Amino acid sequence: MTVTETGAGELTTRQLTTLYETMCRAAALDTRLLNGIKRGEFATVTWPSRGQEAVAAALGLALRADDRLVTTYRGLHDHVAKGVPLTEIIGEVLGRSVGASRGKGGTMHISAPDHGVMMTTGIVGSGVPVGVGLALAAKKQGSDRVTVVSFGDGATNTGSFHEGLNLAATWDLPVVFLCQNNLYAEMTPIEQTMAIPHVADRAKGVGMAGVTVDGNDPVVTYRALAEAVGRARAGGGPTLVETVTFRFEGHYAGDTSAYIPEDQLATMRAQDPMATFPDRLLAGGFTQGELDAIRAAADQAVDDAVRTVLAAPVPDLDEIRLDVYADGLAITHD
Ligand SMILES: Cc1ncc(C[n+]2csc(CCOP(=O)(O)OP(=O)(O)O)c2C)c(N)n1
Ligand SMILES: [Mg+2]
Repeated sequence: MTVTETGAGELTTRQLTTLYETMCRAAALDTRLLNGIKRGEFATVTWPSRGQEAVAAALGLALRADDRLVTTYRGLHDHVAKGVPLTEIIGEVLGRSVGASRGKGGTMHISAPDHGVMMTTGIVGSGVPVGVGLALAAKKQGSDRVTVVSFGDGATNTGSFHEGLNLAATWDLPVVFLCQNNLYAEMTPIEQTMAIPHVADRAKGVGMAGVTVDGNDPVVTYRALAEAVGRARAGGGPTLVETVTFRFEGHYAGDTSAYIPEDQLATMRAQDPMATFPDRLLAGGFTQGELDAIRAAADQAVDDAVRTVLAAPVPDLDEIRLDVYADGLAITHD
């Protein structure tokens, strides 16, 4: 897949460290949840993103705390990057009262508005029009916050994607469409569902800027996202950013990925950002000790959060009646 370098300028040591810290937390979260499921420590369902860490880390660095995010069932990395505390994420995955939605949403439906995560959806493509609505609200309110909608390559074959992009371009909305192209939709490779080489080319049809970047490179991805977010914030309208990446685990925890050819797996393993980015940091002056410490801290934070969550109660039965209707809630327009 051909990729385009965008933007310029060196990242600071602090920015590079933040990228790697987020990547390590995201990878540790996937691994810990998969291991826990495999050994029967807990029962739940996840859609792992192992391999896609660079995209989420870049996203986190490009966004402000008050920016909005809409993501999918494969969005745990995005939640981490947006700053949702690990206990709130894992609490939701394991259905405990400490979850972001007090354990009632599950992996597919995490929302954490305090951190800008407005919706996580299991309906492929459905986040796009919701993100367009959030961006329209920001524009009408005169706010400079930006909305990012994160989705997969398969989602770009849905009607909602095309309808949403068309409206966003027509109304010049402050939104960034982030396609995490992991080359598969469930078990189907992208070549069997799309006749054009780049998802980003779909932007041209609605008069929107579109760019394809190497989603396994957090620096290149950050630059592309920072440029798109900056354009949206300055009133320059929406962008479709396609990040080409890969997922090394199955579509869902338990899927053995037997449909992924060995040679493709080997090619993509050589580009695994959790291997290539540390090498690049070492070449750039980081020490092995520093990188090991970042990784160990991430593993520890995830382990601690799992322990906290497992010690927390499941939601009280009365919770089932709460948050169903807006009774008692003040509806405001801030
Ligand atoms: C509207 C709709 N159609 C079909 C499905 C079943 N489904 C769940 S995930 C998925 C694949 C989506 O692939 P992609 O958008 O590339 O995201 P990825 O899972 O690779 O992150 C499909 C078809 C669904 N959830 N919603
Ligand atoms: Mg996909």
